[in-house]
Amino acid sequence: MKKAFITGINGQDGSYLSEHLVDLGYEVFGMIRRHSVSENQTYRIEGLNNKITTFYGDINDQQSISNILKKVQPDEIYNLAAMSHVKVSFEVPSFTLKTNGLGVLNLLEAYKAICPKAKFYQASSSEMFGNSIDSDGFQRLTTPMNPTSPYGCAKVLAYNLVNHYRNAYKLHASNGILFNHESPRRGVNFVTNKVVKGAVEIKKGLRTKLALGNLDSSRDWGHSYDYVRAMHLIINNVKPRNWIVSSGQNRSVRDLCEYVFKFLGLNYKDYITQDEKYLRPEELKYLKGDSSEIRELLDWKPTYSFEAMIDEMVDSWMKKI
Ligand code: F7E
Repeated sequence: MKKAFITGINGQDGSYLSEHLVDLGYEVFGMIRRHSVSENQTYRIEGLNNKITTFYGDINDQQSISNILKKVQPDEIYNLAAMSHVKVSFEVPSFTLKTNGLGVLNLLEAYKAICPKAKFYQASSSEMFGNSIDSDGFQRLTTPMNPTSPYGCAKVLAYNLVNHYRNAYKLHASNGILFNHESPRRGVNFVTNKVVKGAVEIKKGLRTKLALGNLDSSRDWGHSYDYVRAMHLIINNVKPRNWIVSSGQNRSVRDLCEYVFKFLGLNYKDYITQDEKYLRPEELKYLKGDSSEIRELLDWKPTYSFEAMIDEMVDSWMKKI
């Protein structure tokens, strides 16, 4: 039985990845950071209660990571722990750099010392590209990285550390550069779930307006269910390397609003307002990823269209509210 260790196991991706690995017959272990309010921290993995083992730990606490790795001796390590909100990273830049950058260094050091035969996956992000776009309108592995947020800067640091540890110490360490990926389990302060939840509340008469930030930015949105499958394919490729995971299509935040409100029989223009507090000091305007390599070489393809994903999210909020 293969053993997988997942940091950030209680997040959106951690929960889908755990389900996938349990289905594949893995023994799954995960690390959870203690919050002062313990309620709701593990709701995404509650269905897996008896099938996975979790430990308290923190990527900023070298000792905690080392202790867990010694106990588990994993075959695969998935680093999904991060301060994941780009806008919040402007408010806590130092914490973001520490967690998303130096935290990865802590994990790589423990991995090299304790279980160097394991394989390692790093959750890299399209936010690393910033506003660089190739002339054909896509971002790919060769696109220059010009991050536009503390979050993006930290992810570039971690990306380079993973490349460096792979080259210097011959570790099986890979980066998956994932473009935005969503689901009903997405946090409600990310734009897809914020719009879907807000529109459902409006439909049910619980509110009259929804305030957003930049409606013109475009994102390449896929489903987390599909993207965690890519993580598993990436870590199991014979040769460690970097990959792009994306849908290859993009839409603006305005398109997202139009689709969601229309689905509910409403016109978004009657309800959406703009509030400066949701704007970022520097905006990343456009993301569209070229994932042709992972499709061709690892036979990965998404099962969800943008529409099917949003429909699932609307359905989930219609039942919840
Ligand atoms: O914003 C715009 C906002 O916060 C998407 C993370 O998973 O993907 C995610 O980062 C777009 C941006 O995601 C609101 O300005 C407008 O242009 O859903 P988001 P993100 O910043 O793209 C990358 C790949 C990651 O790695 C990250 O971890 O929507 N937008 N109005 C808004 N965004 C939010 N959150 N709230 C608004 O009211």
